[in-house]
Amino acid sequence: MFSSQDKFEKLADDAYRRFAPVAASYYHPFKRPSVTSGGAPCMIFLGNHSSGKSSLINWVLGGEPVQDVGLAPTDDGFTVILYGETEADVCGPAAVSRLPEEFRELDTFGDAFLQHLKVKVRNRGLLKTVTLVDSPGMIDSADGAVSRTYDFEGVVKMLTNLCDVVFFLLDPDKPGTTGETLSVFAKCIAGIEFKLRVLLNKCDAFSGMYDFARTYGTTCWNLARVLHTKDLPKIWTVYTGEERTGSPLDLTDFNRHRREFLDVLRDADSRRRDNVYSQVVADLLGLSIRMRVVNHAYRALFGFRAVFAAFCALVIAAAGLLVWGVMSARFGFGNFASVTAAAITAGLGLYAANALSRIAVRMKRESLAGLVNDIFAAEYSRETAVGSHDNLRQLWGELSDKTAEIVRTAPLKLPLFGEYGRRRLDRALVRILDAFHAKK
Ligand SMILES: Nc1nc2c(ncn2[C@@H]2O[C@H](COP(=O)(O)OP(=O)(O)OP(=O)(O)O)[C@@H](O)[C@H]2O)c(=O)[nH]1
Ligand SMILES: [Mg+2]
Repeated sequence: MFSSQDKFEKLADDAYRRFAPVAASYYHPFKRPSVTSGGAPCMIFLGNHSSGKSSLINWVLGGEPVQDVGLAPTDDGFTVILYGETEADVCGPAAVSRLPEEFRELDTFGDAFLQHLKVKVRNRGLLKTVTLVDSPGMIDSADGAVSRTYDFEGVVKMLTNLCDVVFFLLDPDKPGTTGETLSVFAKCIAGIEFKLRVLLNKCDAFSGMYDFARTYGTTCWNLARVLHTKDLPKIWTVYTGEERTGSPLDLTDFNRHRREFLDVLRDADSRRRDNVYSQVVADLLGLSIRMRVVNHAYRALFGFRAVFAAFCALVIAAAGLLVWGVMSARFGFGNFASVTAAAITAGLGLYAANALSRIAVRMKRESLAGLVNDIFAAEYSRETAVGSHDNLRQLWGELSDKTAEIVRTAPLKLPLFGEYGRRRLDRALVRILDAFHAKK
């Protein structure tokens, strides 16, 4: 049967396709360019090398280990582990074709990245409800100039956008101190903190309470420097494998955190629903806000150009008439000579008006770019008058700089067509949100 969740995802996917050209013309790249209707939720494991990402994945999947584990850096690429009755491993460019459609954009990272992509199809119960992504551990190379052969941060950014939960693993030896980890935290995790789950792994390895307290403190210290949230995220203290007894530390609370971690994995469906919802809102409502502000600025600009053109036409006509009148009446030139002189005057006037108009429009665009916040406030005065509408303001906060840049420099387009497109987009968004709330 066609569930409301499927309907919501199908409508969202249709809207992504329909409005992609409009989004491109307003320089608003979608964070999630498509939604695979009815697709499986997806969770990614990031973290330091040897923090236990692959071991944790093997543990939650059960049975034969799917991923290699080891003390030295083991994984040098990304592995997507998904459900299929016939088990298979696919590497390189062919791997992308095995992924759900929303992952196809990974193609854009080129061959160097695709050589580091692997898809493992496994017949395991858990994978029916969630797809897991293992990642290469983050390392500081001895030579700081040596980097990966592909855009690692770009790939992580795209995957964290697509995945519904991002597990970030830290281990007691290196609690978030490698440069690459800090850089990924700062650049890629910003804006998606809501799906971040920080796991302090290998908690069975602490030699005592002091050891644990010191590591926990260092972890918080490092996280605070890179996460731009008011509150520290919850840190789950976990370990891999069977429940241990006889450890120098009482593991009761760690066992509780492990159960909560497993609950997050089992509750993957609702994580996906919330994630797709927030991305659809950010993408489509964000586009609508940008269109409304840009169209408003363009309307003002076209009005200004019309008034300027009318003024110039009047001045040119008056100058032409004056030259014709003076030449024929005052100096007694013949009609042909007077008309020619008037035409030359008008031509020169047109040339000057054109040059002046370019300067005036540039200055007007500059001043409108400085007013985008006022335009937003005017356009959304009704919405923001009722309730706090933090969501609108937060979205605008992310969009305002780029929007000002578009008003200042982008090629002009007719605001009339833009407004027509925005109304279609708003109607599509209402239908999508109705389908989402019908599910609840
Ligand atoms: N004591 C303890 N050791 C663990 C735990 N989880 C993993 N390990 C060990 O940590 C080492 C690294 O584990 P991996 O799973 O390969 O770590 P990884 O994060 O996948 O490493 P890379 O793929 O290199 O980034 C292995 O020797 C594991 O046996 C744990 O919960 N407790
Ligand atoms: Mg690994």
